[in-house]
Amino acid sequence: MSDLPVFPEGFVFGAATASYQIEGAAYDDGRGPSIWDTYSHTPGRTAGGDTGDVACDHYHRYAEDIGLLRGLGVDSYRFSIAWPRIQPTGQGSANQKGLDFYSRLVDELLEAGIEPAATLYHWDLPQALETPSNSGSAAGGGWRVRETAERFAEYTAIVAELLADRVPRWITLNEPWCSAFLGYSVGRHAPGAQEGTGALAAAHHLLVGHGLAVKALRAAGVREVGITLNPDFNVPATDSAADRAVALRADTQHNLVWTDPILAGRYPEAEQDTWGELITRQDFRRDGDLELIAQPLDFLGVNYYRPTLVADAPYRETDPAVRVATDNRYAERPWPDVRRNAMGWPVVPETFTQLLTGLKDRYGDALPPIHITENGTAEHDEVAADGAVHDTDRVTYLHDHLTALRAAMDAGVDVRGYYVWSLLDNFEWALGYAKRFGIIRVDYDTQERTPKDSYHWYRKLIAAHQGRPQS
Ligand code: GBH
Repeated sequence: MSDLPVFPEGFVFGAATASYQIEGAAYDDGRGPSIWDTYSHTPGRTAGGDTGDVACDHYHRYAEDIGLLRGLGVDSYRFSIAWPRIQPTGQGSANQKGLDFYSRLVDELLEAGIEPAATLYHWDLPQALETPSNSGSAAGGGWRVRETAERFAEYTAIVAELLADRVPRWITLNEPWCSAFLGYSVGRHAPGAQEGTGALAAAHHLLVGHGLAVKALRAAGVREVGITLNPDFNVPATDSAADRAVALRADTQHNLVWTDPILAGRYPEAEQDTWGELITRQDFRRDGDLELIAQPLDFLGVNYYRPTLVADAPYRETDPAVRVATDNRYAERPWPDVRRNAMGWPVVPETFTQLLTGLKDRYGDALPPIHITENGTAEHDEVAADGAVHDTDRVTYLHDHLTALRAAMDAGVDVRGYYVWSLLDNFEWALGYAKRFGIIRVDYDTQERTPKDSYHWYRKLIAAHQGRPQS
C-alpha cells in the first residue's frame, strides 16, 4: 500500500464521532433523556439490548481521546453536541454543566492544535419534544411538528453564543434522512415510528430546522456553516425503463428530498411519483420555507459508505392509508461479485467518485465545497496474540476510498476535507456494540483503547500530507 493518494495543501484530515455513540454518562450532570435513551431501553429495539448508557465513557475520558487524536495528527475533529445535555427538556434555559463539558472539550482540542467541527444534531432529540411530560409545555410530536424546528433554533443559538469564536466549522444536522425515514417510517431508529405522511412532515421540519439553525449560526458570526447528508448512490439493476424510473424514485426519497430544496430551492420533481397519495397533504409546507431552507452554505457535508442496486417492485403495502413513506415500489438487489464488510455492505470504491461527480453534474456552481464528514467501514476485527488489531480490510477500504475521492477532485469536484468514521469503536445504533467502525478498538469491559493498524496507516498518510517524517 505504498501508493498513498496525494491531496492538495490545506486539505483537512479529520476523524468523526457522535455524542450518543461515545459519551455514555447518560444520567450525569443534568442531562435529560433523549429519544435514543428511550428507544435503546425498549426491549427488542437494539441488538443484545445494548444502550448508550456507558458507551465509550468519552464524557469522562475525553482528555485521553484528545490525546489519541493528537497522536493521529488530524487537523480537525468532528463531534456532536447532545441537545439534552444543553436543554434537558429541549427548551428553556441552558444546563450549565452541559455547556461546561463542550467548552472544556473545545478548549482541549484547540490546545492540541486540532480544529473543532461541531454537529448540532446527531439524532439525540430531547425525549420531552417527542412525548411531553405532564409538567412540560412542549407540544410533543418530535420532528412531525414544526415547533421542534423552532426549539432546535433556540438550542442552536445557545450553543453558538458559547462556542462561535472557538469552533470554526458547524454542521446543523447529521443525515436527516435517517432522522425522518429510519425514525418515522422504517422504525429502526428512534422514535421507532412507521408512518407515511408523518415521516414526510418530519423530513420537511428537519429542513426548516436546518434553515432556522443556519440563521442562528450566521447571527452568531460563525466561520463555516454546512449540513451533513448521506446521499445514496442508487444504481438501476437493469437498463430497463422501469428500473431507471425506480432509481429516480430511490434518489428522490434518499437524496433529492434534501439536495433539491437546500441547493436548488425547489421540491423534487418526482415527489408525486415517489410518494403518491402520501404527499397530497402538504399543509406542513409554508410560503417562504424554501427560501429559508436554501440559504447559502459554506460547505456540504457528505457521508458515504456503500452503493445500492435497485429494481422495480410492487408496493409492499397496497393501502395508502397505512403505507409508510419508504415504500416506494423498489427493492434492493445484492451487488454482485464484490467483498462485503461486517455490515454486509458491498465495497465498491469507484462509486464514491461517481456519487461526487454526479452531485457536481446536477447542481453545478450551486454545489458548495464538500467535506466528507464520514467514510469508513465495520470489519470483523480480531485482537492478535500481541494485542494488536491487524485490520487489513479497513486499511484497504480507506486507501481505496481516499483514492476514489482524489479521482473525484481530479474530475473537478471541490472537496476540502475528509473525516474518517470513526475515531473509536462505538454504539452502532440499532446494531449495538457488535459492529465496530473504529480505527481505535475499545474494550467495553475495561474501556481500554487500542489503536488499530488503520490508525497507524492513517497517521502516516496525514504525516506524509503535512510533510512530516512518515515513521
Ligand atoms: C452514519 O449512518 C451515521 O452518521 C453514524 O452515526 C453511523 O455510525 C455510521 O454512519 C455507520 O453506520 O439495522 O436498520 O439499524 C449511516 C446510516 C444508519 C446505516 C443505521 C446503517 C443500520 C441499519 N446508517 N443503519 S439498521
